[in-house]
Amino acid sequence: MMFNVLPFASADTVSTSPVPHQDTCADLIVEYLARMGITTVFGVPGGAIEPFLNALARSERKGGPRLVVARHESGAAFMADGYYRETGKMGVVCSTTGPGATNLLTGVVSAAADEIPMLVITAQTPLPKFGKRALQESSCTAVDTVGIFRYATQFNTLISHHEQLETKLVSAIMAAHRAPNGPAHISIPADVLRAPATIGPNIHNDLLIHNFSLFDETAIGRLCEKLGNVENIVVYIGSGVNKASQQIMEFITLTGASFVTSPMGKSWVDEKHPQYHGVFGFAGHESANALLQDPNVDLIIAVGTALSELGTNGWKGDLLNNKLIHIDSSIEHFTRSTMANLHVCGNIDTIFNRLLVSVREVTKWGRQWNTHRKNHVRNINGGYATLLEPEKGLSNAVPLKPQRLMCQLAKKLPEETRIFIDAGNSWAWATHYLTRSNSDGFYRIAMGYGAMAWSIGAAIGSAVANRNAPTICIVGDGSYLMSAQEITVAAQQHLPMVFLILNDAAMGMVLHGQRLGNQESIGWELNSINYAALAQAMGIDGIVIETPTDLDELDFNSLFNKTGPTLVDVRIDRNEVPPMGDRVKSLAINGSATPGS
Ligand SMILES: Cc1ncc(C[n+]2csc(CCOP(=O)(O)OP(=O)(O)O)c2C)c(N)n1
Repeated sequence: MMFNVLPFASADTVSTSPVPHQDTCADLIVEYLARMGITTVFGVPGGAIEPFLNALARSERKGGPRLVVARHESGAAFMADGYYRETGKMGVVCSTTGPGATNLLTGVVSAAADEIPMLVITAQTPLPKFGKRALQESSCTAVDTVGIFRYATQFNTLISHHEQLETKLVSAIMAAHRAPNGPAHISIPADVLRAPATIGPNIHNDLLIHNFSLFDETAIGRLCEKLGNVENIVVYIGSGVNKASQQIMEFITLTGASFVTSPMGKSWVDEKHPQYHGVFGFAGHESANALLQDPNVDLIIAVGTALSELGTNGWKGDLLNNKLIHIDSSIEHFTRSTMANLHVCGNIDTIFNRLLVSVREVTKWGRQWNTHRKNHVRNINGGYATLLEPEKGLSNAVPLKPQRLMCQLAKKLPEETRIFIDAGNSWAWATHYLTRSNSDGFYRIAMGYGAMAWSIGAAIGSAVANRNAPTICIVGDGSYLMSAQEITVAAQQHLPMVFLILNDAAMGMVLHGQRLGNQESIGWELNSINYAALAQAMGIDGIVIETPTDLDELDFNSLFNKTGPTLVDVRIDRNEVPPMGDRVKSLAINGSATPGS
């Protein structure tokens, strides 16, 4: 096996000039962030983190990284996650000691599950107070923050002396960018943050954001050989393909391969492409199942996927069998594809660049692969709802059918809209019915951990990073109630974004999960709330949508051109059954009622 070393990101995106002398350790951290081109740190203030916020105040005055204050630390972590999804730069979140740190936890675990690089900075009470039951103490002799973050992070440490700072900071940043990406946590006592920084004249910028991604030359050779011996290829695209989707699409075009995606992977493809057969996995499409079950398929190439439960329909053999070739940058992901006949590890775009060289060469000499997809009914323009369930996707019924809502959104939202989908039935409706052509990764969904209210913070973080991009958060009323206060951040930051609430006065996924699974009906009902009026009380524009005509008249372009957010309260029919039967069946085996749990 031969390994080559590849850079993770180009060093020319960062400055290489010497670091000027910094006053405190907190300033040094901010300087590192500035060098990486990170413009924003998300967080909530508190006594112990104050020295870091002071450094951010100094930085903002100089045009450097600034603080955006969330209303709850989990919202701040979701914002940092959304910031990364928009910019490709590590999200940064900070909190004070004790409750600030524990509030962060769900957002940090969500980032871990979705492999989002994140620097998590928590403060500690000053070192001399450790072990004395100081207010909010979270040192190793109290409710130990480092202990709490142990399983949520890929680097996790207390910085107990100012001379440790630089080494541990660099280690954290590098760990966050290691494949698979994820959060790294440094916990810093207030007196260390305030200590003078003992820094050398240079920051090794190259090390900071370079990752050493290996690729397996021998495995690529074997893959090329296999391609020579097969006729019918299916490509399964996961969320990890990222920008390599362009090379993958060229491969698909040249080989005539059919392709499917995971529910998160659909972000990277044109869902109206003639060779696309829909989503395989949670709330996916029958056409994708049929394709993978076709005995004529010789080879299934799964790319950029952790092969998690929702992306595999509960690890079904239709995908996970010995026709499988698994291509990924993370070796850990191969633990779920042990039955595959080949694993190819490495940087995905490099692997496809290599493959393309050989595929282009053989096609030049007349090699063609079969296009067995002709035998399959595929889903086409207009979205699956209009094709498969015209009565729902086009229904004029009141209350609005969620299927109609998703089909309308697919048509009405500008192509470049950043779409954030929350946990709950929104997942199912959007996966199945929100059919888009855009393949730039603008469809964003967090299915790793499935934390309710993720989309609210994540959409805000994305809009903070790029206020000119149209941004919408699509969230159920139950999830909205968990973090509704974060909308005031969007107002304070004058973000022209839309929060669209699927208002059914219910936690719909719980309601339908219980019904489909023959469980007791319990705990799903919510109050009937006018969310538009709630927004108005916060000084934010609110619109109620009750009928298909109201929906037709909604002008998203004008909402995205305002100087602040808009809340759109859509009253939907809670009795519509979301397309999540398979998930309920798999839960029945484990005896749980709520599919998102
Ligand atoms: C933090 C958290 N708590 C609980 C759950 C379990 N859960 C998944 S979906 C859901 C209900 C969501 O309701 P709502 O936001 O109203 O969306 P709907 O299903 O009605 O579209 C619950 C409780 C979860 N995923 N995350």
